[in-house]
Amino acid sequence: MKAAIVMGSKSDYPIVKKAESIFTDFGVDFETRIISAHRTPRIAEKFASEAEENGIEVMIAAAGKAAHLGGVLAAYTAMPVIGLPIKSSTLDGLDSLLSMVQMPKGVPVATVAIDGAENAALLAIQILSVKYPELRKKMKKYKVKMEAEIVKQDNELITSKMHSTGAQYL
Ligand code: RP5
Repeated sequence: MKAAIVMGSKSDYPIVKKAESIFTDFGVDFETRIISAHRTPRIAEKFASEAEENGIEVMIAAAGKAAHLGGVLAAYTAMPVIGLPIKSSTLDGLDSLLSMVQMPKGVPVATVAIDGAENAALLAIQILSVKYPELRKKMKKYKVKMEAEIVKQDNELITSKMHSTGAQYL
């Protein structure tokens, strides 16, 4: 199984790294590229057109500002494209979000939250898990672990509140 993460600029990498780390945790092979819809459009077209024959099964497009990368990649491939809007400008990422999410019908880009790199990777894994049952199992484990972590935090909070109030009436 293989995923691709394409980012519009090296400046997107601090966020993109978080998606890489999720793929690594789940044992998903991935490649990360810097390809811009505006600055290297011919490479974007080639990459998306050849992605399937290169073994890629899902791709994440991370971009900021007038973020057309997801839409352009999705125009050249039939595989699912996940849009990761990057908060890279004075508009706090709203520009990126709207540029990605407001796709015309026929060319969907499954857009996650601004800077939501972890969810972009998790969604990619969920898409891959339709074909790879081992990923579905890992996703179930991930959810169980996440639940246990929140319950632990809740219990710690309850305990600390009891101590801070003195708990004299308990
Ligand atoms: C977008 O413009 C990139 O994805 C990046 O988020 C933003 C700014 O790019 P740089 O000017 O930092 O290269 O295309």
